Amino acid sequence: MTSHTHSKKLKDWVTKMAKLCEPDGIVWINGSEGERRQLEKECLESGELIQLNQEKLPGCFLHRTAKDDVARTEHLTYICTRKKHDAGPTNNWMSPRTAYAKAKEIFRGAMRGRTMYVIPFSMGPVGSPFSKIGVELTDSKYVVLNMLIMTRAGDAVLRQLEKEDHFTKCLHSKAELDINKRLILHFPEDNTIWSVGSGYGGNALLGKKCLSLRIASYLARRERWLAEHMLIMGIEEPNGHIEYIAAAFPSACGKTNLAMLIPPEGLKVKGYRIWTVGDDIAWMRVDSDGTLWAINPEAGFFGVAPGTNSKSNPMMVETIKKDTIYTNVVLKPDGTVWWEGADGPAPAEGIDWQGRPWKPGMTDAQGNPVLGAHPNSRFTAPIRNCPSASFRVEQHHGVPISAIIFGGRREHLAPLVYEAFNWQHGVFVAAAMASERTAAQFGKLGEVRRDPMAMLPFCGYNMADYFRHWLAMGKRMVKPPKIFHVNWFRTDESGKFLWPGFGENLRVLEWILDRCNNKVRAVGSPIGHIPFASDIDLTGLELVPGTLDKLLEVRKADWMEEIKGIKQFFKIFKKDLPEELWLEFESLNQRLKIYE
Ligand code: OXD
Ligand code: MN
Repeated sequence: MTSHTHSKKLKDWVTKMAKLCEPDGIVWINGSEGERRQLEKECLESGELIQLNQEKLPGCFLHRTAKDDVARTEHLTYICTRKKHDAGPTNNWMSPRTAYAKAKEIFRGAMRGRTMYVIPFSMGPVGSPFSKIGVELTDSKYVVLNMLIMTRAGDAVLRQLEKEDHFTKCLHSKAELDINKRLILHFPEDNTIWSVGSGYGGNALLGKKCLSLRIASYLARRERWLAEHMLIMGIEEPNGHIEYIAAAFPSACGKTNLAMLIPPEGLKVKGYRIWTVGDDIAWMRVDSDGTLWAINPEAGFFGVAPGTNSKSNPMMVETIKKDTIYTNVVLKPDGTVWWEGADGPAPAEGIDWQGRPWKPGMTDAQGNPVLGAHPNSRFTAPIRNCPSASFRVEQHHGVPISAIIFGGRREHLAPLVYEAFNWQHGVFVAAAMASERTAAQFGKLGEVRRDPMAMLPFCGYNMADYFRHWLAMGKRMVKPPKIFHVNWFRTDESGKFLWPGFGENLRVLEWILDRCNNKVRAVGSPIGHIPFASDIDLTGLELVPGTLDKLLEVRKADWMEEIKGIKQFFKIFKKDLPEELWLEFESLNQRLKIYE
């Protein structure tokens, strides 16, 4: 092992963890093509991967997880700080001592009969001042192959690590893939993550949610930057200038689709073009020019398959035609894949996500439809395959952010778009954000849950302090981005979506950029600035007359109800909630009272 690195810190840690987990051997991942092919070969032999039709889907594989290992398990996810208060009321907490002891019981000997892989990885371009290095130890080849797509991993990172001698220690074992012996533990004070008993991406690809959001958010507060659950996209304007925006939505609310949207015909002729920087995570810093700059720390997409098709996301359909790992989708007889909401009809027969023969229209004993793909089935694909990938993805400096957009899935409440009055009000809007639950979270679908900044499951410390940090960040900027809230999901009386969404969302982004550039005025409302309907370019879009007015309506009764929910949520932070947020709450309350 001595030949792999001269970082004593890394060597000592690997040795210690190997002693605990007792793997049969240790393999250091160098990031080469040959190494990847070898791992793929081994996975095909063990059945961890199924090779797909290499003519139609070159370099693509299918993986099936255990039946109860299909989504992030938030109830088994903990922030382990010495003081409980530092994890805050929205996180599960365990003391580091208890957490290490409990997890050790599961990790002990867990890698027997398996190889332990050492994956040095960089979140962000290797060597960028934004980037952070981690090392993941895992006994899952599937995890290694996914990490090779989702992060920059291998020798170049190891050399960088040796320069910095600083990294996040990430230990992962599938162990028995037993939900009763599953723990996803974060030790921000030790810069350490321990995850055991799950092979699901969000639980096991430790560079993603665990490092880039939970640990990074903790580091970001200390180092005065932001680690956020946000897409980053560039909007090339008709004059060729590119403006960048960052947007936060709860899991499975369409961040990926938005990040690579195709302009609708009516706007395409104007000359708009979209550049994708990232679809899930943004790391943002205030630069010496006093504005906010962002990078996407990831190198791939871990996207939700169901609903992905040529209409919802043509760029992604292109992206996942090669070098992609599919998880829990339907296997078709011709060795290609399918999921609910994919292009084309369902295959007459196939193998479902659990490996069982499947036909469309099948029902279970209760008469419920049997889905072919799991609702949270996924694909892992490199950003470089995306036709709209921004040329700035690899730039160490990132991109300047003009607007920050928050959004949720609200059937009735929130209008299509509104603009916060200023940064402080924007932080309030984001802190009060809520959404209806989707399949990416374990739990009841459809239930409304508060999800501040879409970070509820991902904030690695007390959220009251997180809000305070956001308020402070605004003060550090000469020109902070404007803050907006969008809702693509408003429905009419019969439950039908009022807004077509997808590419048409660019019409809303156009208004947002017009506001950033002071090109249009807006209407005041108690909740923020609302567009004049005439300022949203609807060229080429057929909407039933009156629809836009319905989409932009602010209904007093609904908001009076909403503020009760906000108050209840804010109260859980007790005295810790920043005073500014209560002030904003009270102002909203007053504005609503006098609103007709
Ligand atoms: C994701 C999630 O996978 O938010 O991005 O669950
Ligand atoms: Mn996400």
